[in-house]
Amino acid sequence: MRPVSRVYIPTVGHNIAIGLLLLVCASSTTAQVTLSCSATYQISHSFSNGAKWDMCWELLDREGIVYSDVYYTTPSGIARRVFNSLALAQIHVPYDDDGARYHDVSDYGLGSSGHLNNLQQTDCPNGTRLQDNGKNVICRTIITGDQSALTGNTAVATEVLSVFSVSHVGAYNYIPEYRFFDTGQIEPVMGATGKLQRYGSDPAVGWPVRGGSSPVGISHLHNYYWRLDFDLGSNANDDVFEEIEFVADNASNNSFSKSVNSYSHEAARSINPATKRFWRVRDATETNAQGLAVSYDILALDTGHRDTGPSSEPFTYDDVYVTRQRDCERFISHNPSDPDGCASNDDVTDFVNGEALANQDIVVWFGITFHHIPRDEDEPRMHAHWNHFRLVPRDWTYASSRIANLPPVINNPGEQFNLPSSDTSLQVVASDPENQAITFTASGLPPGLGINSNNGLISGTHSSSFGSYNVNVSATDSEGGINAINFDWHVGEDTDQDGIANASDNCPALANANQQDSDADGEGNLCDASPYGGCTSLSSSDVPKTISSSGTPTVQSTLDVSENGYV
Ligand SMILES: [Ca+2]
Ligand SMILES: [Ca+2]
Ligand SMILES: [Ca+2]
Ligand SMILES: [Ca+2]
Ligand SMILES: [Cu+2]
Repeated sequence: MRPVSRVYIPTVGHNIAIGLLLLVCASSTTAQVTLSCSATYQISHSFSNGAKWDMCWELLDREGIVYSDVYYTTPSGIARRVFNSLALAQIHVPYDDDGARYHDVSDYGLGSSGHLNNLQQTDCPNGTRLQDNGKNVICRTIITGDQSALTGNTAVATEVLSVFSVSHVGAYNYIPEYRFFDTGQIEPVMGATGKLQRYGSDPAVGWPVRGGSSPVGISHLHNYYWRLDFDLGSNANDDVFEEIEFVADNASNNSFSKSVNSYSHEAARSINPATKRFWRVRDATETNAQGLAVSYDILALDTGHRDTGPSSEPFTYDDVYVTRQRDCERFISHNPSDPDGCASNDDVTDFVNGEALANQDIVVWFGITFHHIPRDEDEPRMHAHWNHFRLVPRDWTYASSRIANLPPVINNPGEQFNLPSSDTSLQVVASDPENQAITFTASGLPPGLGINSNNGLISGTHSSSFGSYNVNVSATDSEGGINAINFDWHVGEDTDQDGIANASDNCPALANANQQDSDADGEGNLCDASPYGGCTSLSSSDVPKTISSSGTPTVQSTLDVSENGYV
């Protein structure tokens, strides 16, 4: 059996470090992730928000599908390693009557040929099946996440890369799934379906069901465990495990203070709802643009059930374990013996043996318990029951990875008219949806005017005696979001403000921007007493007023209603 965790390859980290240095100089450059596996065993997906996940996968007899070399690239193009490997560490199923206590991953194996399903296309609707030696072992698909963001009034759903396999062990089908969100979030998920495994007759340890060979389906626990070999950033050996909780400041319980404990040595920890306890793994040196350590929160979600098993199952006594990485430490229980220092039947409490964690490659083990009480709905084949927990990036990016920055909004002041040599000022008003600072620039201003880049005030004394200028004003926010407006600015005497200076306006007192002059006599139609040359002005006899009462109507005269000299 190959060990689940491969040796960390320093050259990969070295390449990434170079990529990050380049990013400091050109932050829009997208870093390239180089995976250490062949194309057949690579999964890469780019999302519409610009984020990307890259990873390798492999099939192991016991763990089933293991995902390794897992990288998240932020929408702004910063690629960082998250995991060396992500694997199932046990499915432990003790029955309430003590008639069976299964350790499915270590003792039966989710990946062996007798247990791992060959997925049909109907098992993988809208997805792509990935093959190992001709067998369809993974369904890879894109689904819509349950998070959404509001951009203005538009809700934006997250996109999620889902990968799952199906393994049958006894009467059960297990569905280990991982959901990789475009936000960087990861949800390890486990579904269980198939058929009830064990029946009995004592309703105290189960529930009556209609289809079994005996009248009672026996209640049981599904204790699911994952092994998370976090390797954050370019250095696998500088990750720090922290426990964070919120402690009441006084007996009145009306204010709470954050308390952070970094673990210097291996530890076994439990949830504590009263203190809202959670854990995170952070990098010791790498930070986001604000200088905060890049990290992942480990959030327990399904905490309603708890297994406290017999003394032979001490691994059930805690929910989270942090240990030094060792290849032979693969399962939460029933580990095989290994010359590398693991004894037969070791469990995770043997691995938590006081070793220091500073500057070591650390591994986090996480468990969820679901108490399955059979229902009539579980017969003859049960609906899947699902459990999950969540790994959420904290300070991995500087801004939200989902909500795009919105550029400033500028009010367009409209057409402007000024006299030559006049002093003028015009306030351009802009606002930023995120209230970021705005910088103004302008081009095409009439000679003599300038814009204040900080407040958008255009001012100055016109030095041109006459002209029309198309002015462009742009406003840029602190993240580079930019918007622009255009308007015309006229300089010169223009009594009717139609944009044509009096000196060249063929109707200086009447606004006629089109300057129509049908008889070309220098007087615009609008102010010309005889706009069509030889014609005199219209009289009542020019207006059509007789239409015969029978036969074809005859047009007696016509009226140039469009003022262009034609009828
Ligand atoms: Ca690290
Ligand atoms: Ca240890
Ligand atoms: Ca690690
Ligand atoms: Ca005019
Ligand atoms: Cu069950």
